[in-house]
Amino acid sequence: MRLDVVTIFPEYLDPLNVSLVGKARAHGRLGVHVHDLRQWTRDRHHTVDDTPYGGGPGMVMKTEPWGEALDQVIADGYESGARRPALVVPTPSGRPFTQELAVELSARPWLLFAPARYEGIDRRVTEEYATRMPVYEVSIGDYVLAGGEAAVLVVTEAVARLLPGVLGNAESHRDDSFAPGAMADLLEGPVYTKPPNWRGRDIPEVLLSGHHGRIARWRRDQALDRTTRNRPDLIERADPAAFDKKDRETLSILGWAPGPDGRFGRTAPDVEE
Ligand code: JAH
Repeated sequence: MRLDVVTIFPEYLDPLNVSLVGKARAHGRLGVHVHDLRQWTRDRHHTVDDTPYGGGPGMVMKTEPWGEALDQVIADGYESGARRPALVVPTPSGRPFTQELAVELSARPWLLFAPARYEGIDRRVTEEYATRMPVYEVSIGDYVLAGGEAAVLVVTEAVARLLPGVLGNAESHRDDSFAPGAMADLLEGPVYTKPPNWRGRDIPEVLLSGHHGRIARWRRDQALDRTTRNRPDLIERADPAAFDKKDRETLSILGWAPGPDGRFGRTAPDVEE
């Protein structure tokens, strides 16, 4: 996979040289190219922004530097053999970045990131490139950053760990919260390792029992408990067929019951902590 990032803060992307993403690069699975948008300005002050048409606060990133930067980065990528680019633009107005979207992006051979600053990029830029390639406007959460660079790091890490051979243990993918597979609809419960007692705290006895059935049931109950507390929306929209008889017992104890449509909702007010 080839990754290009065009930014006014190239040093913000230095983490792409280390850790997981760095490992993928070292193994030759990933080529990362970070570019300074100001290279493509023509004025003495390297201007990348201007005042918004229609008025309002803040500044908007100008069409011309982005257009010249993206044209050249795309041409250079094709020149070096890359094919089928997709443009990824982090914005609070984008579609939610989910594990499903990470999987989709991980199947693409070439991602070109355009993180904005200020109030964003002039709309005509994404319109123009959408005529030539898929454009993903993505939001990594409902908050406003100072710019899209941190979101680029988030998206690249989520995508890079899905590339074949990047994660040491291919098995670790499956059971993660939000990874596709068995636990896709529930959060993970707590995990423990040695020592068996730490500062007077034991690990849950069932995990030492060797009863694999009881351990699986306990983990499922912990997952249900965590999900009802932290992500009640996941329970509410879950297909009720996903809950077996024991799940329903546990949900009932946690104060959840099926409504007229079969979907689960809270029956008792939530208790803090
Ligand atoms: C802020 C350009 N979903 C998180 C997110 C992504 C991008 C931005 N903010 C939040 C952002 C300013 C300018 C992008």
